[in-house]
Amino acid sequence: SSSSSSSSCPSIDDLLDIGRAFHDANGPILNLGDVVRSASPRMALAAEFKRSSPSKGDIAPNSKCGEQSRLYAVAGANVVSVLTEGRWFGGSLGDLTEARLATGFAGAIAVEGRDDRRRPAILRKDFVTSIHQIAEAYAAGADTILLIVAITPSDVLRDLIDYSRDVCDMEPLVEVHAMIELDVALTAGARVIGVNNRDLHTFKLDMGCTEKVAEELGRRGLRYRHDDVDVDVDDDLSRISLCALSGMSTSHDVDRYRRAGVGMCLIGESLMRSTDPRSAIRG
Ligand code: IGP
Repeated sequence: SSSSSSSSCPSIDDLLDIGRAFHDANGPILNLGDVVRSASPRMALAAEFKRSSPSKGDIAPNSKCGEQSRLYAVAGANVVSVLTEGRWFGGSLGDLTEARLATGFAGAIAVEGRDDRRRPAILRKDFVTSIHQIAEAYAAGADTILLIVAITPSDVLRDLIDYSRDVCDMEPLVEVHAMIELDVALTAGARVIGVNNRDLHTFKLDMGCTEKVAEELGRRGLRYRHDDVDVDVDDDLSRISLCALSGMSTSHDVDRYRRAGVGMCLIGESLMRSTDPRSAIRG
């Protein structure tokens, strides 16, 4: 590959080289399914960094991603989700790298009130529809990426899941909204499924979405229940980890999904607006 093109728009091979070097230097990639499971019997928490959003406009326009991510990590977040999209969310891939470096073992994160020492997984939250964007995430230090069923043709979705998992060692979070999308996600091989309670076309919230998907996975015998202590985690790898995305602002919302056996909740806006995200997470 020519050096002129690699400076402006690195090739996929360049990105994979950069990614390998990054992860060799900074420690192994965390598997998202393991991250969700290993929080059991507690629910895992994904704390999101975003400066603005299309539905709400400015949320915290001057917020620094490294600082906020470190706060989330010290408070015990299992995942830090970073919006890298620029136009609507005010983010960048540089934010993602900042988040990864600010939350690494090198920074010696001791979660307050617990003895375990571990870093949160870093999620690239964006509209990822190509393997190039997956390689970009890997190069920028991500542990995982979001793939959205609603914006991805189903044959492409399978390729993106395989590429992320097999080439970049990143287990993707696959977002569904409508029930029909659950089928598409499962057929494409998703193992960690996130339910967006918000319809991406109308921005309307329906908090019952997550429970409907949880029930359907239960009916099919596919759901991994975070609170099911009788299940041997190593025997349970065929099960799907389920995450609730969007619209949660109170512990009541989170409790509701806990009862439905959801493994992880992702909270964005209300943590970005909070003057004390640390006690919000710990409470
Ligand atoms: C976060 P909230 O209501 O807690 O801020 O929601 C999350 O749902 C949202 O950021 C999101 C998103 C997405 C953003 C969900 N799916 C896809 C961009 C792309």
